[in-house]
Amino acid sequence: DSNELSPVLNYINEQKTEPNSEMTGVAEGKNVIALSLESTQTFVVDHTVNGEELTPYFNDLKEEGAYFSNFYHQVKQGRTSDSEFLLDNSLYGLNRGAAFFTHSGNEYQATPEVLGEKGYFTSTMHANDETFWNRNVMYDSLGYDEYFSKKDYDVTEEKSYGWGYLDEYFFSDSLDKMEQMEQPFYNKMITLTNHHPFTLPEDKKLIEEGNTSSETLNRYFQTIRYQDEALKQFVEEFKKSELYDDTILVIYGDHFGISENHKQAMGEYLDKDINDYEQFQLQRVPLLILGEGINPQENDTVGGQVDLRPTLMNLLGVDDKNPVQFGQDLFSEDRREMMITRDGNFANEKYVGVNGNCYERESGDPVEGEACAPGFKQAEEELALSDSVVYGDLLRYLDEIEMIEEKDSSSDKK
Ligand code: GP9
Repeated sequence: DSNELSPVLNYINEQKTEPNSEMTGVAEGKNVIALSLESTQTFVVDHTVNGEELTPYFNDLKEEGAYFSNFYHQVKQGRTSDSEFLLDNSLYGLNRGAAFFTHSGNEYQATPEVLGEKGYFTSTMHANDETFWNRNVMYDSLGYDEYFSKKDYDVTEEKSYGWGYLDEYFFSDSLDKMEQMEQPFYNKMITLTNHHPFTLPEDKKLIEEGNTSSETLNRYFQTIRYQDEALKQFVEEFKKSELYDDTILVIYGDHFGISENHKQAMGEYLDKDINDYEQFQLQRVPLLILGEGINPQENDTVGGQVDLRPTLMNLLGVDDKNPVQFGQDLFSEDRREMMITRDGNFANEKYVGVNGNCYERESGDPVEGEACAPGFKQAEEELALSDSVVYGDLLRYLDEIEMIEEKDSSSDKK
């Protein structure tokens, strides 16, 4: 019954911090585009290969908004779907398998549902088969009004490669769709081209391959560069459209593209030894929030995808009644600086704890003793609580709790 939620709610209440009140409602009533960039890691930002920038457009664009440089993905086996789960629920994905498959029958009170109640039209755009990651089923549970999948795009052989519809066409078709859309809308867009094995048609390669010992990494540089060009075309068109003034754009990387298996090549590229600490830091993904009222800044708070929902809801000024969220507003001055990975590792303001070892977060110097013990303990506790919600389908009790609270507050008034 609803008592099962008590440990979760107690924990969350203990952690609670106030969102940044200056940012509350700066984007009230605006459209939201949450743009998920496939396999995009922070290490590509402001980096070059053979003297060529990997993300020239994003490097400039990030100066126009709030750019988060210590933002991490928190996904596990559910990859992109886990990042969507984190974004829309502010809950962790599972340690095994993908919640999108195993727990699509749960009750949720996800972002689309909450925004839907505020009059938003909610959708996802992704030019893959609608059943991939069980999205067609899960999106209904999350409360999306519509899913624009492969069948809704003009997917022809000439415009496809590798995993499917090339990003440049996905972006231009998607912008057309958004221009027709009922407003305000919340629309998640998910790119596809920068996906393992990172291949491209010859005429789409804008830079030379890399020259590390990993062919995968060498090609990744090219697909990242391609994605950046597609992003440029999209954002430039978007800026010219009528949508621009009424929309905030949240761009983030969904997860790593280069796995641990390519450590050596990563080390050659970055010119350092990739130990556990460096491998952990490579799990940072870019996050950029752009829109009127959001001052350009580089924000180095330690955060992760679990923080996206509360951050967004604060910008929109939406009173999100769902108390079961593990994230916190990324703009908040007194937020807890803590990011927990699905493996039970963590980063906080001072330390990074990985595989039982402890490092200074900024220098990577090993730390002896128990400095990381509280962090590991908290990571374990928080993941277990999140799991209890998902495995126990505990959000189905939220309505009950809201009713109890309403009764309490009305009897207070008497
Ligand atoms: C597939 C796309 C990629 O539709 O979202 O999924 P991934 O393999 O990155 O999880």
